[in-house]
Amino acid sequence: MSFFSKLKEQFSRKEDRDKYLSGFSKTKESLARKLSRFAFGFKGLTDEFLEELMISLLESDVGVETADRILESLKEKTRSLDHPDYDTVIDLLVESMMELYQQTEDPVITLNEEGCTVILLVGVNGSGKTTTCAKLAKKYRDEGKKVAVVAADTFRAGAVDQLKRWADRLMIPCVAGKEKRDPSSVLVDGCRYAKENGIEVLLCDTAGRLQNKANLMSELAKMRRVIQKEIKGAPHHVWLILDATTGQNGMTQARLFQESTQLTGLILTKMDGTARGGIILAIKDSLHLPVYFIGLGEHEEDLRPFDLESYLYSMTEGIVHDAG
Ligand SMILES: Nc1nc2c(ncn2[C@@H]2O[C@H](COP(=O)(O)OP(=O)(O)OP(=O)(O)O)[C@@H](O)[C@H]2O)c(=O)[nH]1
Ligand SMILES: [Mg+2]
Repeated sequence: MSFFSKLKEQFSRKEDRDKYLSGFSKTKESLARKLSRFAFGFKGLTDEFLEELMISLLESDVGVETADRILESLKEKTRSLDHPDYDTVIDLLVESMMELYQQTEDPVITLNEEGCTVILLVGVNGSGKTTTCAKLAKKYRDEGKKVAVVAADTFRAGAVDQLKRWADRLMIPCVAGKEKRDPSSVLVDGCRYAKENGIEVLLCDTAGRLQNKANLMSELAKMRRVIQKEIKGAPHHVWLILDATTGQNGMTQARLFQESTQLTGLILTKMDGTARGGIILAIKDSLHLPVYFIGLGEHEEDLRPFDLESYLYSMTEGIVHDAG
């Protein structure tokens, strides 16, 4: 069974496959449309084929350096083959993409055994931080953990109410500060509340930041400092919430946040929209940041653990005509 067929088989058993596929429609169209015309009368890795492959990877937001690496790996894999056919080449292409993602292992998410696990959610405006905060709260609550959220976005009017509404609906406590209050002091309140009430997972929603480096650095650094003082080892996780539809700009955001604070992982939101997905490969390749979850909608249940097989299948579906 080919590599691609195995992916397809695994994918066919996933319950979210329709949502995954709809989110990748743009990518698929590009990759499939451009490449499948080479299927008949395939002449191997010609310059024309490689150029189209490069263009379609770029159109999927894979980024130049990562696309280059995928192409190099593909060339290497086909070097010893005598006239590989189209399906074989596509199979090796998908394999190359998988190996690229797997070049560094994704650490599993560990919770603080000795007390509360503090998770800080950061990202640019509108990326989905508050919604994801609610989704994560639901996930951990459903797993039987004692969960609370902290509304540390005191910057945007209405932000606190937005998180409070989610918390009410999920029936979990929300620690909130008044508008314009120092977000770090709200975080301190949140940590203290967690300690006093035996909270196991404390999810901290922060204000959307423009990509303004100086501000970002100082405020995030302060947040870290104050949390550290309250709970040992905190923040245990700092996750960047990235809107998957923003394309290559996501790469710039990830780099900037990585420089400003020690990110431990990523959550890609809006993968149900017109995401092109390649950004995941680009970020993993250059920053070695694991993608832990993906957002597939606006509701609290629309969060899924990132699944490499489904992701790769959704990105490449349709390139091979008969992968069965
Ligand atoms: N389709 C879709 N929409 C999403 C997803 N996640 C968030 N949204 C929507 O994106 C918009 C912004 O989400 P928020 O959670 O408010 O984003 P934020 O990062 O907290 O925004 P700021 O606090 O203003 O920086 C809202 O309309 C959400 O419903 C997702 O996975 N899929
Ligand atoms: Mg918000």
